[in-house]
Amino acid sequence: MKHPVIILAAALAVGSAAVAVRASAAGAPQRASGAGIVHAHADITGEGISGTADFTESQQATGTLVTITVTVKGLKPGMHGVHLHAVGKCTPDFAAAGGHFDPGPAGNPDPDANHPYHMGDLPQLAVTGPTATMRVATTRVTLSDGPLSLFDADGSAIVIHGNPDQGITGEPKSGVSGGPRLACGVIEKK
Ligand SMILES: [Cu+2]
Repeated sequence: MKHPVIILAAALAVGSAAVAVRASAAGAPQRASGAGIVHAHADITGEGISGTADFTESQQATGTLVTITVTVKGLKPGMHGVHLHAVGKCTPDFAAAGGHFDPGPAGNPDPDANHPYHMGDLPQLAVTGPTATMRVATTRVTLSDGPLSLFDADGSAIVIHGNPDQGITGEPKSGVSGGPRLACGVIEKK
């Protein structure tokens, strides 16, 4: 089954996470330990694009679920690939965010050649007006410490792409996962 069934694109309550204090200091984000972290935030920016991503971790029975709310302004209408990328950097350009988050002994962060099997792959963002929002949940990553933590040694970022995510595997640089990177945000603890 190729469909990423463990990602639940469902409406889930995130509570008041989005209004808590946001760490947007210009310095390097805190990294290397996600011990006890249950909330995270990213300020998403690109040319003419701004937005936020808020992350909340919760326990679901024996599993760990991360709910992600993404709100972005300034994107052209259509579908846009959205992923969690392997490195918590968006400068000097969005290539600094590396490939798609895919830790593990068999991880392969190549955005297209190992798509849509990365741990950081998410449902895409549907843009129909000036502001687009989506709320998704994934068991493929955690905020707290562990083998799937977004707060690994080099952090993680969220990237919005210019094209639809075709949800298929392609040749490296073929762009099947969404092509050009339009906006990026470093994921920070909060
Ligand atoms: Cu991506």
